[in-house]
Amino acid sequence: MEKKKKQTLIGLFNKYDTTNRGSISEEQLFNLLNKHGYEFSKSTVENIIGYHTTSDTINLKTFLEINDTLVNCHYLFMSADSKNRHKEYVTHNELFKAFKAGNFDFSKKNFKVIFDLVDDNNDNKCQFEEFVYLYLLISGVKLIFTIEDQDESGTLNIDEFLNFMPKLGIRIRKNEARQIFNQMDSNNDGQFSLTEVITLIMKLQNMDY
Ligand SMILES: [Ca+2]
Ligand SMILES: [Ca+2]
Ligand SMILES: [Ca+2]
Repeated sequence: MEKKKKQTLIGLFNKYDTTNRGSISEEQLFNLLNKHGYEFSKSTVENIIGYHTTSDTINLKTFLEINDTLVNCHYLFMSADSKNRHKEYVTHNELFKAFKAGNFDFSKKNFKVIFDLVDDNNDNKCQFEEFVYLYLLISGVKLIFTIEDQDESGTLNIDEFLNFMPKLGIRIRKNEARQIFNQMDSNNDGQFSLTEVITLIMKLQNMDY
């Protein structure tokens, strides 16, 4: 990050750190982001914090990481937005193409499941805030996926999958997990790809697991 940009961010953080404790609250971060170009709901801000720290306050290091994430989201969002609508929205097709370009080989049908879940306000467009939700979800899953892929094959076999599910906070019986594994292994190779796993998680969220 440029030195000048970093100085500006530090200045901003200090301004909101009214108690000078070296950390800001969720409320303060919410105010800060919404004063500086974002229109995030409280639950989105909560999601963003939860992705970066287990603490309920945000120190400077976390704040800078949050900024990096948002810059990255913004960049990806703008790249997907082929019609340059800026932060307004991207369409289903634009997002589908962007995922393809990023080597996510979702089928059209599975991608629709994901898109519908992300499209919180049901307008059939993906707004920036909805995009941030999707980004955090996929990044979080990818992180755990990489850790649980113990043989580094780039996929999860059934044993790796059984370890993986509880790490996401999804508690299901072993035989149930086996059943899901067999059903969802769409190309029947006995391995779960990241794309298959993300589709599964989206489907489970839809069912309120
Ligand atoms: Ca929407
Ligand atoms: Ca593996
Ligand atoms: Ca497979």
